[in-house]
Amino acid sequence: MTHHPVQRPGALAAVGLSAALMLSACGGGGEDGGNGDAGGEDLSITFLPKNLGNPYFDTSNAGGEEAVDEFGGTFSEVGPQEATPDGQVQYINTAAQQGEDALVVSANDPSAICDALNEAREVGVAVVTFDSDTNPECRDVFVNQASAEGIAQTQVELVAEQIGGSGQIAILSAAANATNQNHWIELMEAELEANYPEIELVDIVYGDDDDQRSFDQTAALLQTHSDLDAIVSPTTVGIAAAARYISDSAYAGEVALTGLGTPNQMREYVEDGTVEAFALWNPEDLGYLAAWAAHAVATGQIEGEEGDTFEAGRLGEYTVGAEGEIILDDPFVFDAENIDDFDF
Ligand code: RAM
Repeated sequence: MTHHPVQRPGALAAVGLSAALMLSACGGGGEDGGNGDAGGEDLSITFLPKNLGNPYFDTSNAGGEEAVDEFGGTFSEVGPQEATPDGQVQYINTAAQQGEDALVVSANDPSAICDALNEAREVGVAVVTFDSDTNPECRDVFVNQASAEGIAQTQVELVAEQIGGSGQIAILSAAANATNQNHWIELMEAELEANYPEIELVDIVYGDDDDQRSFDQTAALLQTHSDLDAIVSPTTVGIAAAARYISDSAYAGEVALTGLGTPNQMREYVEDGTVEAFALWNPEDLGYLAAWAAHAVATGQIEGEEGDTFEAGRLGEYTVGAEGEIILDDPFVFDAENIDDFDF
């Protein structure tokens, strides 16, 4: 039996419930709600995802807004259409010029947005990366969805199970410079090499977290590698586009597909048998935690040193780890048995 790092289904099952609570909290809360002890009523917090139009970031931003409502600050969300670092720089500059208290960023590149972020920090903007980090010297803290090792291992276990432990696989990733995907891929390669000698990674392609490009890259992969047994897509945009392509092709049922997806985007492909199982975390909680981390940095409660602790609303207390990393939880595996329990 393969070990699944599947944890805390209860925490994820509470998603629908917490969304309902969020609505009632917004209705009854009021601007001056705050959380009493920690301050932060006047904080302006801007969320800058990799790009707009991705349901994953819609959900994480909703979690961010929920937290900002709780401490009574002002929430805004901006972002480029395409997942590029250049597209993000202008929004970072604007946030600095406008004197935002904190910027919460999912980075399209580990270094290309660093100068802009550091200029923003020099004028007093707290910088929190979430989801996809920069180099550590360009931000105060990084809110990671789960350990990179756990995310990599979960995907390798899933694909190995789905192809019976041997065969050819390929990776359909997001943007070529995305910090998070590149880190996971590096760890997946190491895990394959160490423990799965019968699995050969034959190609890595990039769909740039663009639906059409990811769809086209899936078609090209399948055409180029006629013996391919599986595609692993560690991006919610990529896996959904690949599933759409495969489900409507002769590869359905022949080529396995797994990776990281949102239950709402993947449901029909689990139901029609294109996808057996895939993983993710709770994006709403990720955004919620990132906003509370921004609150903690901007109010001076933490400086991002290892061992610093702060309160993150309904998620409780978190501790900053090495290199300013804060880890939300463990990845969670979705399949036909549990997918209908989730709505995000
Ligand atoms: C996409 C983005 C995001 C990643 C998820 C899994 O939505 O690339 O950064 O964390 O997939």
